[in-house]
Amino acid sequence: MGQPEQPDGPEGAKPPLRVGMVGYAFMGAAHSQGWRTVGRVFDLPCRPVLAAICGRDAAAVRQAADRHGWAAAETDWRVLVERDDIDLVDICTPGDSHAEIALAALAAGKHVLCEKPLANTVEEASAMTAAAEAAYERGQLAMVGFNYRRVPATALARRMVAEGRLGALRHVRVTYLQDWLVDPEFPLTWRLRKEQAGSGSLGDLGAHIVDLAQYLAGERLAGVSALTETFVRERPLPVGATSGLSATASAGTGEVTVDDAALFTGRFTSGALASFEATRYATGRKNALCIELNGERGSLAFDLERLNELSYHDGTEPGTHAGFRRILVTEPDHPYLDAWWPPGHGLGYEHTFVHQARDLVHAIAEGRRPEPSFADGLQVQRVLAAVEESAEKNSVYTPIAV
Ligand code: SOE
Repeated sequence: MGQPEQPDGPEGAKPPLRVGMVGYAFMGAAHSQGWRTVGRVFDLPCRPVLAAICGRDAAAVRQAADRHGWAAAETDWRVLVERDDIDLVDICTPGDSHAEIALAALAAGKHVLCEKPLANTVEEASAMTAAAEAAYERGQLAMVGFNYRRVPATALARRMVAEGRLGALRHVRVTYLQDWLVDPEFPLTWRLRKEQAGSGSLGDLGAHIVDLAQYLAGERLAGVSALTETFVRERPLPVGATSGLSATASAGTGEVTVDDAALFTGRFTSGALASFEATRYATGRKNALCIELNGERGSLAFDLERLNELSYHDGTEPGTHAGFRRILVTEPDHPYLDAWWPPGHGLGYEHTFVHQARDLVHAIAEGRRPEPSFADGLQVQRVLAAVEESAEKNSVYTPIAV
């Protein structure tokens, strides 16, 4: 295998932060882009190095290493986490392996970045959080990858709420709509099996909007009332499907064991009310995350399909000239933007992973807990568990366990 990426230019003087990634599908590609780019755009206290990527299929992970710029390829994550030339383990696998990989990496003295949701159960998330707290005392840091906090427009919205521009919060309204499951012939992939994914739209999309709503509001949910539904309960087995499905598979099909859609309302600790919708059946919506916050003095609205923009209504303006105005979030004093292009030159989805890497690198260099921490990820897991509990009781209001 090749050597870790050699320093180019003055970067070579900075200490390396050697990253080992587990997983190389969509999130593996997105995180690779983040690690490859971050040191070339931001002035960092150390130099991220793409040291090794890991996957079970030797040929596929070797191809991924070449494509995404990783110096080495591994086929056993247990070997990767023990390598003494790895400082940080980045977990980009399905949720059923997050806990075992994170616990092993923390025990091996590594920093950890773990994709969302943190785990498939509250119990796993609790164990990961306890291990991360113990590792923090040893100087190790752990972050969960809620990347939509790192869109410049959402980071600006957070800044504006914290400055009090909305005043007391009354409503948060958030939807995350996709449509990739509308076709009943879409195969029974891992995201549709509870033992691998933990849940369906709830953990995949709902986790994002629960975290984003709480992050922007600056407060946590106290309780929820929920409905969930699985619209298509049997799907064709993927080509080559083997273990774990035979028990339920009839001729070529298998049971969907997760939710297809989740709708829930919530009450924040301040009394503000929230509504959430996460679905993979919103025909025509591809990756449509929209959030709006209404306060006594104003409102903010964000649409992921127009992610360089933030809509702001200043409720203190005289009615004659009042209205929602569009803030083009590309100014150098907007979050993250001073490192990118001149005003008006927008960013994209992939840049949220560059910003995520930037913030984690700075947290590591400064020895402080990154946000969102594993404890933040655990709290989101508790909200998801309350949603499932409420849905099982026909929307009975269910407090969030503390
Ligand atoms: C689901 O399709 C998905 O890939 C999520 O898993 C990601 O977290 C989200 O950013 C895009 O959609």
